[in-house]
Amino acid sequence: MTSVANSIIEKELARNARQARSLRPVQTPRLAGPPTPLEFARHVRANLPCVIAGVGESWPACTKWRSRDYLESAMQGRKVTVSVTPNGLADAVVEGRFVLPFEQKMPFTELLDELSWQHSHPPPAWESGQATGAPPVYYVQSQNDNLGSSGDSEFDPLLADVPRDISFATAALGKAPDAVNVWFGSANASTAVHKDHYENLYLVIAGVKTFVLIPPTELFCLYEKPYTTAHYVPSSTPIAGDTIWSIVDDVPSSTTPWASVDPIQPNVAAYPLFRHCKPVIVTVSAGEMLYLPSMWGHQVLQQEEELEGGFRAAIAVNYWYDMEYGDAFCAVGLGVRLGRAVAGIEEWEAEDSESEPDVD
Ligand SMILES: O=C(O)CCC(=O)C(=O)O
Repeated sequence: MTSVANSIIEKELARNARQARSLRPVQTPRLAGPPTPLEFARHVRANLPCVIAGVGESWPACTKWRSRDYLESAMQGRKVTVSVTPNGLADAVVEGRFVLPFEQKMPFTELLDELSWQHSHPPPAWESGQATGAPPVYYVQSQNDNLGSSGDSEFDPLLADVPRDISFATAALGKAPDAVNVWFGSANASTAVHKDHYENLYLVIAGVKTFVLIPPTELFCLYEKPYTTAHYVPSSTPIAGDTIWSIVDDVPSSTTPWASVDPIQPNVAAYPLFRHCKPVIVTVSAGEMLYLPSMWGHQVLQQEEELEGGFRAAIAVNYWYDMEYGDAFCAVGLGVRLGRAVAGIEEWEAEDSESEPDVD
């Protein structure tokens, strides 16, 4: 494309983003209590995030999970799958590759100890091939319906403490959630910016989560492109402070489309389109629920809190409802592809349905 065409497209994308911003309230709305299905449907229709108070008031999880005695007696020596990384960055672009965590099954009580310990030990600076000299970062972040009702989830003993769905969302959307996920983490772990094709209802049970939101009309600023998929691999298990961590490419090789820009520390010289991006920061405290609409980019930071029985954790549960695919989905895709054209990123063949859902 000529540079004239590029600058016209960039100007129009920036104008579209500004217009969308002007149509949204300056502050993310905070609702004093659960909305009716109709009120919630209006938020979904407008693709507008909001924070909702009071949803978890009657959930046993919101009181019981704040006690170590309760959690340990409910989980009765069970092991759970935990994402382990040397640096707290799972599913993120590190050293030019998209790096997935090492997955370890560990006793649930040990997880609680590790999360508590991490409080006074921030993640060390790390490069692949190096020992960190410190224990790694643990995060339960599997997003595979790990609190689902299939009956074979590792967290089954906690199922009765949360509802199977969010009633106003199920009524408004006319469907049950595709997945219910539980998250146990600490401030050392964060989630890199990405978007999902789900309406997300995310309830914080302990600690505080900070969502850095990128509106769909600003996703073109993130320079999404395919990265070689890799994994963190520790030199030994059990993992200790002198474990050497490497990043190893997956075999057979594959790529994962992912954002190139870190919205918190953007390298605007390298990624100049990011100057059109105005992330929306939303803080969600224990007891609050975020409605995170589909297709909004989000990066998530967390702060754990001291809980009963001497442990620290940030705990959350989220409900993923499949989005409706239609004109809005196509318009967002068009913006992202035009941004890639301006940035000189070539289009790629999708390797799986997640990377670029074509709904012809
Ligand atoms: O809590 C987190 O770390 C990430 C949450 C997230 O990405 C999601 O719910 O889609």
